[in-house]
Amino acid sequence: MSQQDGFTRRSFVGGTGLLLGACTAPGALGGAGERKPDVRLTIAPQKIELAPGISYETFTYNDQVPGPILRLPKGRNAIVEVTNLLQTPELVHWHGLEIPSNVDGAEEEGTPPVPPLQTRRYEFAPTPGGAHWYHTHMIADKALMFGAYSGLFGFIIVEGDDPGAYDQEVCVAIHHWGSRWVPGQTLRPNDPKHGFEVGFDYGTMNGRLMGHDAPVRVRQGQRVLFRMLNASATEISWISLAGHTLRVVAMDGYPVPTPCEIDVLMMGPGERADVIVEMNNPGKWILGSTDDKERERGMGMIIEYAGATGAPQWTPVKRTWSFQRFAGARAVPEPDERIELTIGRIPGGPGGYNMWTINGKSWPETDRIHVEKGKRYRIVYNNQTDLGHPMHLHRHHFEVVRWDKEYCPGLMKDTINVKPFTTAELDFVAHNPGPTLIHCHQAKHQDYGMMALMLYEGDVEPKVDHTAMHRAITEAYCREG
Ligand SMILES: [Cu+2]
Repeated sequence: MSQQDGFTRRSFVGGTGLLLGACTAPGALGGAGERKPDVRLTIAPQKIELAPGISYETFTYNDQVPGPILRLPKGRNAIVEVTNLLQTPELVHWHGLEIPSNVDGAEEEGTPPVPPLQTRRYEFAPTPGGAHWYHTHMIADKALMFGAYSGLFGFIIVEGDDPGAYDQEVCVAIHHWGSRWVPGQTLRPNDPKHGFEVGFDYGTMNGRLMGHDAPVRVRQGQRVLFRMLNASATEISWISLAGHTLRVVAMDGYPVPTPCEIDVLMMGPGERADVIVEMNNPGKWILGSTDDKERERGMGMIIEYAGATGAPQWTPVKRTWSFQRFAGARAVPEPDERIELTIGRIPGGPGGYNMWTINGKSWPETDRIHVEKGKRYRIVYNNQTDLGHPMHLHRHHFEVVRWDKEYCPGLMKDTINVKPFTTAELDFVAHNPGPTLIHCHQAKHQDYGMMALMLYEGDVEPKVDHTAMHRAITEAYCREG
């Protein structure tokens, strides 16, 4: 296991105290000066326990998975101090926030990374309100313990817009562990040209296998707000709570125009949903994946009413999904321009890696998208592949005009799963100048080409040495081969 020897916590802790003191950069960005940081995040290797006897070496924020829940008031300047104890640079991306490019957390947008064994400060005013998240924006490339596959994710709740009355709030982040490359034909026997796919050993809610964390304790009559986040690198998740319906009140932090009750929630990587549950059915119940195999591999948590006894119950549920039921009725204005983005795949073949394309090209060769401040644009995704792609737009939100055949006016999001062989039409107003990434939030699609850069008039594209970035990660984390 030489791959793991290098990144146990012990091998770092000894020498870093002094280094950190010497390297702390004063007010690296935004002239933060000496003000005490509102948030301190330390990125470090850590062994986490998914259940007794099942541990993983991963990377964490503040030694925990998920990272700490950050609560910051909307619109008030916050200073975030990030210390990086890894041997590769790191970046914290603020997914869902509409903040400047130089703090958003992507090198391709111009945010300076935190070099190994250094500390850097970032200053920004979080907006909009609601449940968003932070995560690493480093690519993993072939190293499936790194980047989005690691424990580097957590909630940020931007306070100011309340999703309605509730008695208890429970934040739930989904993730998968033990990701590894598996031959494409193992998972897709009818597709002889498909390259490597990613498989995983375990799925978790809040970093613990089902039954190995304290249950969520509730009382009859309570209204519980579950803030759900799919922080998986690769998997679209279907979630239900046995014995209860889920009232979706917000998605990606935005209140939905029509809150409504559903039995099952679909979330692609990067998507969030605020769900209120009326606790009106006493017992012990499973909140978990509707996929039996995934649930057996840990994806679930137990909801326990006061005084309940016996084993936690599960109820099978049919997977159906529609965005339209949450939409409003407004007439969506015509956009000033359309941005047509066709999604494709170049099969890697046995022993190879699939490449993913936007308009026929893979990042960093994808065409730059040029926009003008103040204009309304309609992104038209045309997914010509047989997989779903959770497409994310940084630093902006969009209105879901059409999702396949569904018209969804008024539904605001920043990430949406575009189904296989369908189109999605998403309107956004170009209101936040600065280089902006558009990418698939499925990590292996993003890492293998599905990313593009949007530039406003006057924006200068940041210089990024992509070859050096890939080489550093390969050298650090792919020692076995
Ligand atoms: Cu994708």
